[in-house]
Amino acid sequence: MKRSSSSIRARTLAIAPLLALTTAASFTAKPNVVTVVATDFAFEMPDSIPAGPTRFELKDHGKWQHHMGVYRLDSGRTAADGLDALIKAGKGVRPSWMHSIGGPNAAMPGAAENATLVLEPGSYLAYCEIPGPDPARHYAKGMVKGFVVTPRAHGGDLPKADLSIDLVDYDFVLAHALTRGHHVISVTNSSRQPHMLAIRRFPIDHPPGMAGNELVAWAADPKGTIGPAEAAGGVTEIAPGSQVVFERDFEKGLYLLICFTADAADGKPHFKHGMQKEIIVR
Ligand SMILES: [Cu+2]
Repeated sequence: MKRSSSSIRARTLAIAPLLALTTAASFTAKPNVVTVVATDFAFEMPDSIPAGPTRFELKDHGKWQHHMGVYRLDSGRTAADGLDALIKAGKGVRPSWMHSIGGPNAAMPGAAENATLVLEPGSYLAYCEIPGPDPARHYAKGMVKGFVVTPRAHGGDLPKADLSIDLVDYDFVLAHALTRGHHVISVTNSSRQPHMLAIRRFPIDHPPGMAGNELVAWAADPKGTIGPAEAAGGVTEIAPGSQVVFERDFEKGLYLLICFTADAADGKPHFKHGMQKEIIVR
């Protein structure tokens, strides 16, 4: 990951003087933007995306919360193989040929969330594993999409973050407190197994210590409801060593940070190992 992002940067630097001569005004270090429209229950997005720094902009046009998990598949594996494996594994550990690269975590209906990361060439599978309302996961209803990342790299850099969050076994380590307002947040997986950062916003006067249990109970049996809290983005599952940046506005509230990934050793979801955290934003 590091090697190829630096080679992308080297290439960008090499062509920068030429671009400066001809298109000085239009040259920026912004990543390629890919708009993904989530509906009930499908993704509308390009079949092919150039490699390099990419911002996925997930717009929820459905009636339910949606997110966008992304796997890079080893060569020879198809999107259909990926869907098969997801259905077989259920909540358990996925095969080692599926590499979690992250994407925007859950958006509310009518809202949008984002994630910026460096895409390597290869075959990919986007999926939504939010449950319900019945409670089958959305990928089982067709909310999966295969796409290809082509070798011609797009330039640009990951956005500069004002807050970093480390995913470790089994905690979310914030460099400093999350405050009200707009933030660009860099999420890095510093552990030896995949993790995610799912964020939900509860009212600020919500009884402390309850949010995790309420969200987990809902996920097991949504009873046709959209959930006990507002979806507030984050990053879907990422592999060890990966970095993904997302940005959003944080209003006041009680925020739950939680990881649903199945543990590499015992298969239990990480929130059962304590990977859940409440944060108050005033
Ligand atoms: Cu985890």
